[in-house]
Amino acid sequence: MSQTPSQTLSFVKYQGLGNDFILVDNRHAPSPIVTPEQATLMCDRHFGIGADGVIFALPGQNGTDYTMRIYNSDGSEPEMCGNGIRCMARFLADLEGKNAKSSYTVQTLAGLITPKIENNGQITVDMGKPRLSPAEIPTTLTGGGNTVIARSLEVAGKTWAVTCVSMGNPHCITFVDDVSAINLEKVGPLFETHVAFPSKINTEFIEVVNPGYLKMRVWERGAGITLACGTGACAALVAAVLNGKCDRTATIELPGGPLKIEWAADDRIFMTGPAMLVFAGAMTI
Ligand code: ZDP
Repeated sequence: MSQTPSQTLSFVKYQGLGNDFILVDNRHAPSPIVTPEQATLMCDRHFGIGADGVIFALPGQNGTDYTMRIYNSDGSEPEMCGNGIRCMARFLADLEGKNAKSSYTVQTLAGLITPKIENNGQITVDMGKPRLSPAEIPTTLTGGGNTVIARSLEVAGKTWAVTCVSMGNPHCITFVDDVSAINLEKVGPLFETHVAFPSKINTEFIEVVNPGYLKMRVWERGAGITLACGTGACAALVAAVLNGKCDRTATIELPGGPLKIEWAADDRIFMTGPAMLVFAGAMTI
């Protein structure tokens, strides 16, 4: 634990398809009010609250309504979080009560992201444009005209055909015949820490059921197996389109439920799915 004196922190927990986050009202301070070490303790499912990450709603920057920052359950800080931004939109609307807006502009380390709460309760997020160049992912894999599409990668004594996509955070996608047959606990960490990925990587395995329906399992950087990954689902759709395996709009079935993803004509990605309040409480940290 850190040397910070203990404090009582009010928190709320939200989940999107079983990807669960502790949301912290950080609107009064420009940087997160808990440390990465405290976040790791809060995320612990036995010694803490239990979550895949901690998300901070901070004051806006450059004219945006808010800024979002996130710590993974291991205390590392990713650039973006797809399920998390849906939870953050719901959290902001709950905090603002009758002043709530249906759409927010949110600054993230991956740029401007815009979630919109639909009338049916689902949340659609403009996730921005995918980035495909090896330098932006980042990866040392090359070939294929400044993209990494179906390149060979040796992991766990096997050669995998991987496609890499950044949604602000890095993703490595592999198409398989049967996602349930993948030993995620074993291969996930080997992909995550592979030397080809200098910032580590989120790893998705995808089974194409039909061109409008994909099944996905994920090993997240800094969090391990999770029930869903929003940025991962967006990256998976892009990878499937680039490999000629799916339409530009598809449903992605994750262990926690389905997300609808669309790669629009203007190159932006739109993700639609749920986000719900689980409980509120206070913790001494
Ligand atoms: O990039 C990373 O380190 C991820 N673990 C961040 C979290 C991604 C997330 N699961 C999502 O939905 O995009 C929250």
